Amino acid sequence: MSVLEKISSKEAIALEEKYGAQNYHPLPVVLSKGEGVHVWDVEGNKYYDFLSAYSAVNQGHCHPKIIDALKSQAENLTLTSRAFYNDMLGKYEKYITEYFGFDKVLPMNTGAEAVETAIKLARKWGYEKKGINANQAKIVVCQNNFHGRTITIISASNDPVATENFGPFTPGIVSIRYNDIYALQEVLEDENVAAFLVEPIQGEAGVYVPDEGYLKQAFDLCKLKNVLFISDEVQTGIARTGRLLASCGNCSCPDKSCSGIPEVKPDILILGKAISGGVFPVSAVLANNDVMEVIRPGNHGSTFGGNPLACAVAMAALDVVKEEKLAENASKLGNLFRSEMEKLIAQTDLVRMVRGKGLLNAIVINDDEDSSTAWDICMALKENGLLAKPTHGNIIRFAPPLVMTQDELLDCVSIINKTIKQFEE
Ligand code: IF1
Repeated sequence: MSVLEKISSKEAIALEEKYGAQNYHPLPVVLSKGEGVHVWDVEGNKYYDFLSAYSAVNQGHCHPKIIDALKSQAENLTLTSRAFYNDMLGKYEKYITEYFGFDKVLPMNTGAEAVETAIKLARKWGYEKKGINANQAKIVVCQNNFHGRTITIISASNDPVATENFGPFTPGIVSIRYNDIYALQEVLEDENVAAFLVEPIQGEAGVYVPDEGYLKQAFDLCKLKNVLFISDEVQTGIARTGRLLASCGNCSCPDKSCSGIPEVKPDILILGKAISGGVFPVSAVLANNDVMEVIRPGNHGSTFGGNPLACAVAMAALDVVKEEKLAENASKLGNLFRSEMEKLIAQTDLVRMVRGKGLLNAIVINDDEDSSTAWDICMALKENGLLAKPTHGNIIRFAPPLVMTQDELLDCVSIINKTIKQFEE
């Protein structure tokens, strides 16, 4: 079979079942084209994408500016490794550090790699700058977090599906309740704590938005105890929550429209996913010199980290965020979406609540966690032309590309309303 040969959805699914590790349970739809807020399956059916590849396609599928950057760089130079310099990395490093207001960047590829990098950086800072005794450094994380799939990262997880039979786990990780400032205060009494790693909004857990002020209080506690504040914005960053970053209102960044929390500027910022508009695996760890200078030649790296193709794609993707005012659009449409969902909640017993920020939202279905209702609703949404998927049990995440127009969003709201009402009948 030639890879260019058209195959049916049924054939595509059969191939994956026969030849692929079954590490996912996808919705039974086989996509073959994406453009803006829409995707098409192999039979030509058109859908609104309400997942955005887990917030990696904030700029919309196959954004022409990003694709052009990919194509033109790909015809010149894709990869040199860091054994040599190239003419793209320095330009990208200047671009992204000024874009987010940090001194330095360590370029990686996936979100998990960036989280691992941040943990290594924090530990090394802990030993060399804070004076923690050798191999005693601790990283504080929050329960129900999601930071990726590597052994060290799942060592911080309390999700049995993500951790069962993958031990032994990495030591030196302490887990506390999310959104519980007293739990953080208590754990920071331990002078071996090097860093606090936190998602500004817990995406996978079900789009849990912490109380107003929690991040600022946590940040202040970390400063008081000489502990690094690490913000994992792999999913919440790049305008997804209605501002450039969910945690950092770093007022030195050029985005003067940013309504962020001016006082919370993470010591280490982790970015991924939409940093490339979903076109290429790109992630980044940003920090100021006092932290990043503990990394010296040979301490860390990766074959593809900071490759010229990634640099070109990421600069184009980040340009789009500003040029098309995606944060402002996400903020406006997010408020509209939640108000429309509140109207739906008033008319049905099937949906308990809606929560989120910007265009990172979720509805909680009024059924048991282990019921198939949320899944069944997503299957019905698919039949009605909208693709979404439950996160945990009875929670459906809704995260469309940030380029969506108000009319398209209202069209999606009517699809959701129609589908929920179909379940009521
Ligand atoms: C899967 C979840 C989302 C992330 C945060 C780091 C990473 C992720 C906050 C790692 C990745 C992805 C991974 C993907 C599903 C998806 C996901 F459901 F797993 F949790 F988005 F919510 N920090 N999230 O959300 O980045 O290595 O994947 O590039 O693994 O199933 P990655």
